Amino acid sequence: MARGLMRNSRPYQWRRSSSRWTLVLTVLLTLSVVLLLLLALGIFSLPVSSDSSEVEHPVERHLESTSHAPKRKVAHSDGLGTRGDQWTEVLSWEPRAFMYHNFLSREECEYLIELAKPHMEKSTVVDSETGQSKDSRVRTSSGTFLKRGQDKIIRAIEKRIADFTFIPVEHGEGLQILHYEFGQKYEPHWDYFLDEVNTQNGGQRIATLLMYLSDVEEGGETIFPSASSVNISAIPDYNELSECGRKGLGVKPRMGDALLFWSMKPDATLDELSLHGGCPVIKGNKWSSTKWMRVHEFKAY
Ligand SMILES: O=C(O)CCC(=O)C(=O)O
Repeated sequence: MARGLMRNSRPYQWRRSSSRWTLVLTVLLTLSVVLLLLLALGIFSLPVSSDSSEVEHPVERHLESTSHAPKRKVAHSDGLGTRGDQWTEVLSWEPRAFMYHNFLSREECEYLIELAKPHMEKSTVVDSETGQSKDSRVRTSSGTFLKRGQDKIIRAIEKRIADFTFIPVEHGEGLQILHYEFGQKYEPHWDYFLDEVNTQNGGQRIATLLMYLSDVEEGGETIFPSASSVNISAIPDYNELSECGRKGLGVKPRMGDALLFWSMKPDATLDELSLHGGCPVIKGNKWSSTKWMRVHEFKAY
């Protein structure tokens, strides 16, 4: 009898422990299904990174607001200060010109100005026959070049430029900082070269990013005199433009904004419509920074 009891108690214990396991597995399975359902419905999301410096990329934010591009997060290159809301505005397709609002923070603008101030010299232009720099009444501003990758903040700005333009950092010349005082200007010109000397390193200039480091009370607009089919009602701030700024597509400088325009068309020919200039400053001061980008890698010495 005792033997019989012994014989029956084992299957009973086994059955009890196996039903406990079944219960645990069922609970786990149910929790997994609920979790998957919450993830699928977007009610719950798993953290992708613990790095709090990861923020939505402004270009992608713009794309997301205008299309159904999938939401993706990319690493944010750190700069200085806090930038306002960023958005991109199409200014013209002929030439291709776009305004990126709040590309730089106020702190970054001030940083660039302070860095450049002790080194400002009278600006020059390139002689299209010899390729040499020369003094000219066409360009009356003062300026200086910073070294590419000069410090952490410059590197962050240059990385941001590469992200926005899709042109690698290595294709960019060093940033140029420009200062225009009352009456100073840059007559309309092209940024591409017509000589063979200046294209030896990096090839032709493909695009320019002009960053405004200050507001200008009056005048100082960047002007595209040959822009085709300019619709004045579509020009932002048209009523605030000077007489010079109204002679084509005029862009009013605003601290932190960046104007991108292309000197070459998508078929790799030079775009004559990219003719542009800086109108005379009538009131206040104009500080800006230019990044010229090449077709190939530009060796920075
Ligand atoms: O200052 C401007 O608005 C124009 C500057 C410019 O044309 C240049 O840097 O190539």
